Order: sequence, then C-alpha cells, then structure tokens
Amino acid sequence: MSKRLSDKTLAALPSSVAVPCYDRAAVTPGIVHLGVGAFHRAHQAVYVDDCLAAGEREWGIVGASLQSASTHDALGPQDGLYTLATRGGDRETLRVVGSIGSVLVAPRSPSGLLDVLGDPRTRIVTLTITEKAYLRNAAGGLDTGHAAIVADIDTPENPRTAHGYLVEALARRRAAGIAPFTVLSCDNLPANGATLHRLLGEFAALRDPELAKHVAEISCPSSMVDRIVPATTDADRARISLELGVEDAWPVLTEPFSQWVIEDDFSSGRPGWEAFGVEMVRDVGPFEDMKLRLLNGAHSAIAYLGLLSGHETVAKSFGDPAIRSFVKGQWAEAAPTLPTASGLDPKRYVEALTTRFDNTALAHRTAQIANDGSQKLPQRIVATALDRMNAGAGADHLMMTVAAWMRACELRVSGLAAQHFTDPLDDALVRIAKRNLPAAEAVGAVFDLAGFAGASKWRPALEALAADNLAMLRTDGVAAALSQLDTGGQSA
Ligand code: CS2
Repeated sequence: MSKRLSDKTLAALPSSVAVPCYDRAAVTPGIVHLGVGAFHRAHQAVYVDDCLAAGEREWGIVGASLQSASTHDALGPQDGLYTLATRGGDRETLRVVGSIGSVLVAPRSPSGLLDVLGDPRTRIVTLTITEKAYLRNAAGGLDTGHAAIVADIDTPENPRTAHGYLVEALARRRAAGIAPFTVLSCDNLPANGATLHRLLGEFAALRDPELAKHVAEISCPSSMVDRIVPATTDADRARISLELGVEDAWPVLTEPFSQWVIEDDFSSGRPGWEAFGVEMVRDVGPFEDMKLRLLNGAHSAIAYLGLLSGHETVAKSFGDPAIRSFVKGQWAEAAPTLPTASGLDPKRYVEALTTRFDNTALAHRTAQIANDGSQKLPQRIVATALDRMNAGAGADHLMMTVAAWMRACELRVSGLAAQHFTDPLDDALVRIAKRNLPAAEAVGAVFDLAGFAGASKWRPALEALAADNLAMLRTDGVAAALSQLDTGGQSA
C-alpha cells in the first residue's frame, strides 16, 4: 500500500472511519506533550480532539519524544494523524485523531523543543514519561547524582531530562516576561503533580535559588489517567491500514473505557475537557490510590504470575482460575487501605476491572506490563502492604506479587528470554539473580536495591513474607505456591 494517511487522503477514507471534522489548519498549538507514546495518543490526545471538534482552536498539541524518533518518523509523513482502534467484544471502531499537529524529537534538536516550550502560546505542558524518568532517589527526592541530571545542570541550554527542559523553559519565559505554563503530570505515580513539582523545585535550586522560588509558584495539578493501551503489533498495522485503504504506520489500540480525573489548577487556562467526561476535582488523591492499588497492582500480579505460568496476555493470565482467585485475594487486601470518605466504591470498581481484564479483543501482553517493576511496585504494592501492616492486617498476597516479580527477574537469567522485560535496575538485578542466594538473602538484597519499605519498622516482616513466597515459587511453581496462600481474606 503506497498511499499514507494524511490531511490529503482523509477525504478518501471509508465512511465507517470517524475523521476530524474541524479545520486542522486553523488550530494553534497550546499544549506541549512530553512522551508522545501510544498511551498519550489513546487518551489525552483524544479528549483534546473532542475539544477541537467542539470549536476550540487554541489547544493543538505539539508532541515531543525525549528519546526515540520512532513516533516522529511514523507520524511526520501523516501530518500528525493516526488511527485510534477501540476494541471490545467483537467490535472494533476506527477514528482518526487530529489533535497532534507536529512531533519533535528532543535529542535531535533540544533548542527546537525549548523554543516551543518558550512560545507564549504554549500554556500547558503535559507529561507521560513513565515512572523511571522522574529520576527519584530512594527517599522520593531528586536523584541529584544521576548522570543526566548532572549534565542538565552543567549545560542548561542542551537538556536531556524532562526536568532540564521544563526548568530551562520556565527560566527563559520568566526572563522574557512570559507567564509560566501549567505542568500536568499524567504518569501513574501517587500525587504525580506534587511529586513532579517537588522534583522540579529541587532541580531549579541546584541552578539558582531565585529560579527555585519561581518554580515553586507554578501550577502543577495532579491527575489520574486510565485507559488500557496494548502495544501495537505489525498485524494491527496491516489490518487497520487495509480497513482505511491507506497506510497508517502507527495506529494505536485501546479499550472502550477511558477515565481522566484532574485537579482544577491551571494558571493560564485550559480546554473545556469536562464537556467530554473529564472529571475536574479539588483532590485527585483518592482516585489515584484506588487506581494504582486496584488496577495497576492487579496488573503487576497478573503480569508476573502470568509470565511465570506461560500466559502471554492479561486476558489469558486472568482467565487462569488460580491467578484470578489470587487477584481477588490481593484486591481484598488492598481495598480496605483506600480512603472511605471519598465516595468512591472499590467493590464496583473491581467488578468493572474484571470485565476490562477479561477483554480478549485486546492482546495486552504480560511482558509489556512487567517492564520497570522496581519503579512500579513501590506505589502499586509496597505502599499498600505498609498500610495493611499499620492496620494490624496481613499482606501475603501483596508480597506474593513482589516475590513473583523477583522470580521472573531470576528466571530471565536462565529460563525466560532475557528480552521479556527490562528494568532500569537490571544490571544489579541480574547480578543478584546470578548469585543464586537463598530466598531470604535474595529478598533482602532486592529490597535494599529498590528501596522497598525504606526505613519502615515493617520491613523485616514484609521481607519474611516475600521470602516465604519466593521460596515456594522457586521449589513448587506458581500453581502450588498460590494454593498454599491463605485465601481467608477473599470474602473481606
Ligand atoms: C499498566 C498500565 O503497563 C502497566 O504498568 O499497569 O500501563 C495500565 O495499563 C494503565 O495504567 C491503565 O490505565
């Protein structure tokens, strides 16, 4: 297929495919998004597309990749257009999204991205850069010794981290008398806005105390984002291109469900997102906790136990009765740790999750979710376990998920293919795995490395639970290990 999806070919698409019904040329850029991957394109860019279709003009998106050029190379020849395929049951609906006007590759032209960030029309900067790119130390502050942070302090005009770009752009805007943009984190971290604000403040303080004061005053609302977005496969590309009649080099796939909850604190305006289902709230905390602990925590359990059992997708892993029953047990441990005053309903939430995880139309790979466990488990699993211990309750299931992560890391060295998943701490994780330590020592070494449970008094107890579970996984395998867990909590 030689023709590409583009502004020129839009009119020729079949009528079953929804297309932007607004004049894209009249849209001006108002949002810069750092980390323009599949998640952003299946979530935030769609809400913005809705606003543009409703007549807003000032909120076009400039996407930026901080590392790879792949999104730019796919979307550049397509005028930023791509297809969103929503799959549920036996239905797939296609929609071409038009909100991304251009895509920049930061390492190719740091000054190009700094120029766009400094443009007075840029009033919001959003981020999906993944947990590891926040560059936090074990105490949650900025990892000031990280080579990229050191380099960005040394040469502010040539940044490589999100911190470097944002702070340099804020400094330039301040010098030019341009109001700061609002910074909106859309990553799966608790209090993601406050966390990023703190990190940016610490970064700015390394440069100049006055700049740090300025950064302290910008708006950094927290938000909770939710939509399941499996990585696109070549088969998806081929199927969707055939349906379109023109080639789309990088369509994105997702589920019917979508949720975005945002703290309404935007210093320089924002799109009217609430008209399209976005919940604008004062405090996003309870929504974030519920999502991280119930959805993402279960996802990690399904991913590691699934990988260990040879299940390639979430639907297959969750369809395994032993794993399904385990996940229910983990939910029963996590649900009581959630705030009760918020009006949210964990019971209904897990019912909806059950349907979402059972969606066989999405081949959401367990290996995809397994990436970066050291960065994900603290807020998905360990924080929940610490709350359980403080309440005098058990955390056996939660520590089984930690043990399953460790076992999957160990098996990458021998059994599982090394490329199954990766982690920023891989060098050290592989070294530990190669030492073939007894379970208790291996758990101690990994807790030290990843900073799990920090200086908490509960750390020895959690390590003991994880070590028992790891020993069972090592000797008996998943099915036997799960069958030995106390399932009493499931009815809780
Ligand atoms: C997943 C998330 O890969 C992962 O770690 O748990 O990306 C998950 O699919 C999203 O947070 C759903 O909103």
